[in-house]
Amino acid sequence: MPKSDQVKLPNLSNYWVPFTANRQFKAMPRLFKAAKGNYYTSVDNRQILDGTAGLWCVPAGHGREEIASAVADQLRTLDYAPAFQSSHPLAFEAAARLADYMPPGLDRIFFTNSGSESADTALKIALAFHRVTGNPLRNKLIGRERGYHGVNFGGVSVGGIAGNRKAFGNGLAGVDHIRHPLDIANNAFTKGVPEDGGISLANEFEQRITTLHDPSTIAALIVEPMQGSAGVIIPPKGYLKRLREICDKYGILLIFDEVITGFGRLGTKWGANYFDVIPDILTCAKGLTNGVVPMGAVAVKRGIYDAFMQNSATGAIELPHGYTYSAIPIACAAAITTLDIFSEEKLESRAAGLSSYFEQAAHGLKGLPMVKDIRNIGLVAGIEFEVIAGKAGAFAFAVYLKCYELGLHVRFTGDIIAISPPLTIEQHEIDRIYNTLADAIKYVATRGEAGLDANNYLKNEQQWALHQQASI
Ligand code: PXG
Repeated sequence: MPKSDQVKLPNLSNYWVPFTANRQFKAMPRLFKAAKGNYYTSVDNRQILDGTAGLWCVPAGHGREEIASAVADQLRTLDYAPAFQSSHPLAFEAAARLADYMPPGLDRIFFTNSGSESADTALKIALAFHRVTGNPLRNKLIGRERGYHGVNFGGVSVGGIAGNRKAFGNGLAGVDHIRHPLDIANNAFTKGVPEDGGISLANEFEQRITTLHDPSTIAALIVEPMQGSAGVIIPPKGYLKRLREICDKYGILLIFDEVITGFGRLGTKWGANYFDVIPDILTCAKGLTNGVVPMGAVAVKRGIYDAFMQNSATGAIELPHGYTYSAIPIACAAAITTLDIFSEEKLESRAAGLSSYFEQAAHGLKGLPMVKDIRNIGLVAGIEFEVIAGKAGAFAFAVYLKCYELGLHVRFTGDIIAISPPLTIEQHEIDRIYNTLADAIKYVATRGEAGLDANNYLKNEQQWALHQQASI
């Protein structure tokens, strides 16, 4: 193990690390300096298995040469072209390629730079669509409890995670939420999609909008086919289909936020394919460029695009919305190359082929101390722990830290650990993920209070941080 003065850390003071407990992180920084395939290299040269595909965004594995050279070539050829009132050929090619990859009918593409921007763009398109088609009073948006649609005001407003909302005022007006579909009491340790409860839960949507709002005032319902960030919540059978029927019945647009479920994560191209439900609008990001250049996209049904074209005044900007970096050339190059990789390596089928092995391995954790539920679909698993009174989240955080010590990167959210490896993962690496997790869970659980104290982990990292602080 390197001595504390052999690992040189950057000055940690200036960077405000997103969605992170900064004081705690800077006292035990976890820094990666390289990545290849399914592994990171940490600053002290340890190989850390990537159990999360970055932040769900590296489906094709790290360090893909094809993407690196496509981006580098593009950067040298056309670094930037104005995104408004002019463009460049690759933007159109990227849109055509992505349209081909989309579920049927979703073939008009708006580019953004992130999942958050995609969510807000989709909500704006939904509102503007009703306005342009003569229904300006259809202007309410419905999200779900525990939904995550990024961090911009629209996404936070329709999102359903209290911690992400409470600090930021009132958000958008005219927003309501329906229940999330997690039902641990009835469905704990279900393998794959839960059988029961889907239809009655979806019917609550109809109940809520008819009782509280009048459906003719609702512009759109936005849902993640599988709720990722809030802890891997898999909808029961029939649930999404029923939501689709209710939306159709009342003329409400259905938006699928596929930022996590897109690009093979469930073993199909999209969650829409997995659940056989086609939304009106679909948002994506992350895997679109294999995580290497920020890019998101919103795909809409052709009829939505056409409505804007047909109903706007001649010469008018049909949708006054867009970003300086919409379809920036390097992002288009990265997206096209990523789509090439998907089609050559059939990563969705690869994920589907591995999913039952992955499921067995995940459910092998059943019976370990504190494990309250295990949920899985495609190459995603969520392991939920019992909550320790007064210490919500402490157990999962300690498990995460222990896994990191043992050379595995996992995600934690509240009392849930999420696993979502690159789709290039091998069976022996799946074994390693779950063996390491089992070791970490047992380690933390058998140490009582000390096991929950973050200061008892990553002693090397703590040493480097102390050393670094003393030297600046
Ligand atoms: N929608 C969904 C469904 C997401 O999962 C976003 C929008 C926002 O994307 P951007 O690119 O703006 O971050 C997301 C992002 C996690 C985790 O570990 C999940 C996300 C981001 C970071 C971590 O659960 N999801």
